Amino acid sequence: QEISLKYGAGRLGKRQDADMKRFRDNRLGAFIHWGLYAIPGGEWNGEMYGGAAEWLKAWAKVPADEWLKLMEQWNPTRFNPKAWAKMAKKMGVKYVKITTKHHEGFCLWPSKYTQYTVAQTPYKKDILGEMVKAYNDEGIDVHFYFSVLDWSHPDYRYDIKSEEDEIAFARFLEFTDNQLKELATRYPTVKDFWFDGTWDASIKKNGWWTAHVEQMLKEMLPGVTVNSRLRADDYGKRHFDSNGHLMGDYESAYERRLPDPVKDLKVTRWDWEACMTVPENQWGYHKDWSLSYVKTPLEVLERIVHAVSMGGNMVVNFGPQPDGDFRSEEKELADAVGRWMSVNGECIYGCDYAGWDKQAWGYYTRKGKEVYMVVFNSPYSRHLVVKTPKDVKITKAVVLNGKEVGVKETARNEYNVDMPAKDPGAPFVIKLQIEDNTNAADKYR
Ligand code: H79
Repeated sequence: QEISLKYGAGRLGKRQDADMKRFRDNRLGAFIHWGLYAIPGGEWNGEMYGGAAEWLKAWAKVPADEWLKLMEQWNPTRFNPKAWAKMAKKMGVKYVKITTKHHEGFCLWPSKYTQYTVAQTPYKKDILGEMVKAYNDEGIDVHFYFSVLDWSHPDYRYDIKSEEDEIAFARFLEFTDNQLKELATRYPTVKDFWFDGTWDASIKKNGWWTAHVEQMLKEMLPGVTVNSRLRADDYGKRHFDSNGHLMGDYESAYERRLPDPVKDLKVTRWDWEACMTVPENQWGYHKDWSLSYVKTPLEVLERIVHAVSMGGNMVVNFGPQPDGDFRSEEKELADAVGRWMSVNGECIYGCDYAGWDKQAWGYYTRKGKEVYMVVFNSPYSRHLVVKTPKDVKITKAVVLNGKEVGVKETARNEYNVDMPAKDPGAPFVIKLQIEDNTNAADKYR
């Protein structure tokens, strides 16, 4: 028996409209974390902080007014939006999620509702507008990251403990509504809003407001998608409502981690999107990447495939420098991912969970009748074991952009698929042709 909720899930199951399908089929995105925090890059008053660069204000206990003085130094002279869009295109990302405003409160667009915007910096121009145009011109969708938590605003409250808090926070929510309406009006091509900074008690006590924001954006921008992190229900339950139903259009809690590919198959029941950093936990630009492990391009690729194999999207983060250029490590990563995607993108875009038992050599993805084997670990036996579901037969196996490889049936619903004659020395993809008689009986019902 379910309890009745005014602000719970607006829908059961996945959205099946064209806009949601586009969100899902895009599969690979890039995150851009760019704000004032790029200027100190993890260093304050001569001290280097190992924590996330975009949280430096908190680590170094910098008062808001002092932090916001960084605006005087916001002048990215090497910023070239066309080059950014070309880099994203070459990498093979189909969408880019941009931090319009992170926790610090600095807005990349000239908001009418605060003085802490790009318009009040030496740069002056609408830098968000320049990005939106450049990405859209390359055919790349733009999604907006928006932090509800705002360290620059005097009316923000972490909790509501008095009437004064209630009045101030009501003003804050109205301010936030105004900023969101402003974004939706100024940049009508935006496809998605990804909310962050929604974990405080003040917001959990105002679940009605999160439902209102979702509805408001959907009325202003038909087809727009909204992440689950925005949402809290009548009882302050987040992401999933008190009846266990996903709120918003897709689950967004997999940050710097992924579901277990064997144990967590429940995620295949809803749409979801994961995001990841390249160092252990740096979203904004940090000067010193030697302070934590930095993932190799191969490790990034494996996470992309892992997400898609479970019916999710993956967003790889970039933290541009204060001068508007990308660090060399990020340029090299984008190139490496792009080289792989240009050969193997067929197993990512438009692909979904295949429903086959995972094997140690890697991951399956699927697009209709095509099943892709994405091989990350080559076995010494040079045979890739495949176990098919009941009534599914493999008829042919071909390396993507390569030659056919042998397939031998070894037992009922078990096959050995041969490795390519020459070891590719990198993750490779085998496309399987299958004969699926699972629903054969249905035809004669
Ligand atoms: O934008 C990136 C991060 O800055 C942001 N989300 C990604 C996309 C983010 N960082 N941390 N978090 C989100 C999670 C917040 C964790 C918290 Fe806490 C734990 C907030 C409250 C409890 C630790 C303690 C940090 C603040 C107080």
